[in-house]
Parts: sequence; C-alpha cells; structure tokens
Amino acid sequence: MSISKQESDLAFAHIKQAKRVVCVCHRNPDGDAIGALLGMGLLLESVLQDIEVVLHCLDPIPDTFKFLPNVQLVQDSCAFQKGDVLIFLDAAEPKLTGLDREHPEIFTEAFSSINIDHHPTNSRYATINLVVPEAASSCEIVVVLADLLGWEMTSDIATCLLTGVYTDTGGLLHSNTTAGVYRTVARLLRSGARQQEIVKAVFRTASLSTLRLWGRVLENISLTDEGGAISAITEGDFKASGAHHSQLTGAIDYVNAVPGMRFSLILSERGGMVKGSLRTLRDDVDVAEMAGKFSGGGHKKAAGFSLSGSLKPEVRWKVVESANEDSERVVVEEPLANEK
Ligand SMILES: [Mn+2]
Repeated sequence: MSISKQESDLAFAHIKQAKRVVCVCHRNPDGDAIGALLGMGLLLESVLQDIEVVLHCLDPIPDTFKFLPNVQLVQDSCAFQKGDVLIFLDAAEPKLTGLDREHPEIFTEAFSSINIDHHPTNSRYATINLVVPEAASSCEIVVVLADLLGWEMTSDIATCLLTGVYTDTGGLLHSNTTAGVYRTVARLLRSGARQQEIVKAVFRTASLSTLRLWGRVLENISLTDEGGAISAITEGDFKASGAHHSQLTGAIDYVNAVPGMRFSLILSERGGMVKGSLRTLRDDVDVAEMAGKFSGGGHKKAAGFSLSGSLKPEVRWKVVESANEDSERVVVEEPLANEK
C-alpha cells in the first residue's frame, strides 16, 4: 500500500485550510463509493471542529446501503464556493462524479482537491492524488490515510469502510483479496466494524424485484464462439421486473460462473445508453482492455463501458451434423441477445 506520511500530511494541510470540505463520490454509487464517502465524512467531522463537511453524490443511495450511519446526510446538489476543498472518492475521472459539465471549475486549480481512488485508469485530476491501484477498494486507502494521520476509528466509521472493502472484493472472494485486504479487515473489526450488519444488508438481502430481474439475466444467458457468457437486459425487462438499474449489481457474478468461459458480459439498456459489465476469472484475459475498445475501462478482471444506443435482438442459426444417424440434422437456435 503506497501512500506516504508526507502525502497524507500534505492532504491534511489542504483540508485544514478549507472553509468547507465537500466529499464527492462517483454517481451510481456502489458500496465502496458510499462507504468511503460516509467513512471519510465521519472521520473529518471528528477531526475538524470548525469546518463544515458536506457529503455529495449525484445519484440516490441504493436501499442496500441505507443501513449505514449518516447516509441521510448525502446531498445530490451542492453550490460550490470559493474556499471549498474537494475530496473525490472512488472516482477514476471527473465525469464519473457527474459534476464535470455543470461544475467544471471544481476540477481546476481554482479549487484544492484530493483524489482518493484505486482504479488504475485514474486520470489524477486533483491537486493531491492518493491513487493506489494495488488497493482492492478506495475504503482501504481511507483507512491508511486515517491511520497515518492518527485519526480515531469508531465503530460507525469502521462499518462504513468495511462495507467498501467487502463490496469491492465480492465478500472477500475476488482475486483482489490480498493479505493486505485481510489485514485491513482485521484492523476494522478491531475498531468495532459491525460485520454481520453488512453481511445481512449487502449479501443476504435481495428484494423481490431484484430476484425477478436476476431471473431474466440468467434466463437470457447465451454462449458465444469466442468463449463469452453474455446476457442482455432491456428497458422492458427493468419495467417488467419493477427493478431499478442499480439492482443489476451482482448479477454478473452468476453469468461469470459458466464453466470454461473466457469472459462474461451483461448488456443493459438505460435511458438511451447501453451499459456493458465485463468480468473474467482467467489470468490470460484482460477485460479492461476489452472495455477500452468501447471507451470504457476498469480492472483486468472487472470492467465496464457505456455506449449510446439501444439493444437490438439478433438470432443466429447454425446447422450442426447429428451424431444420431436416424435424424438427418439438428438445428440449434442460438439467441445472441435478449429476444424481448
Ligand atoms: Mn471501488
């Protein structure tokens, strides 16, 4: 883990000069974004007596994470002012915050900013960039920063940060779960992180609409000649299941479970865009590179992209010779994408 004492001191020097600190995580927030946002917010509140701390996320917090402390304080708008110090969390690029168009000034030298992230594609857009690609989650970097600065870790803060560690490692199951991750988990548990609360809310709770949506994902899986397990979800599927786009999170791991595949992909329609989520279990496949071909990015084993457009179903037919001599041939239908 590679942030130095100098870097953490420098970051804190900027924070102390703020009139106000605005913490911002990426839009469509996941557990790591929310955990880092809330954990950082609580840490700052306890160390900054006279400086206001604002928590910002452009999109609503998914119900899954509503159990976290202070979640009701997250705002979806902010009037940025001179003297604000920005802390960006888990956001690889300015556009992922959703603020780059309406508030481009916060990404310029007019504002002091700190960028805490673990995505290797991070464009280092802030004044101070605490970017650690070896970290499995942004929450781990917040833990290191807090420990370097000697900030107190309460049970609430540890619960927020452990949520990010758990979600970005798929419950400590992904290949990014290093010894360092387990050390961080132990460190957070010692500070009173409420592990079972997280497990229950994040990994053992699914609404009926989520289960119905995932049912469609699983039903629509098809396998390609290139070794991909692919599923597709249309706006119609979202509507029929009553699920929001965010409820698709996690379904990819089941698509990725088909044995012998090189990669898995879920395509989903959302408001004139098609989002692609890519995963692989293999060391010789780089899905970040695949996502890059569609102007996306991410990690070697988990990546994504977003294109404008919609999904068009396509059916491919293939004649295969029958092993059984009684019947002359068998026609196999291979739906490539969702047929609804
Ligand atoms: Mn993350």
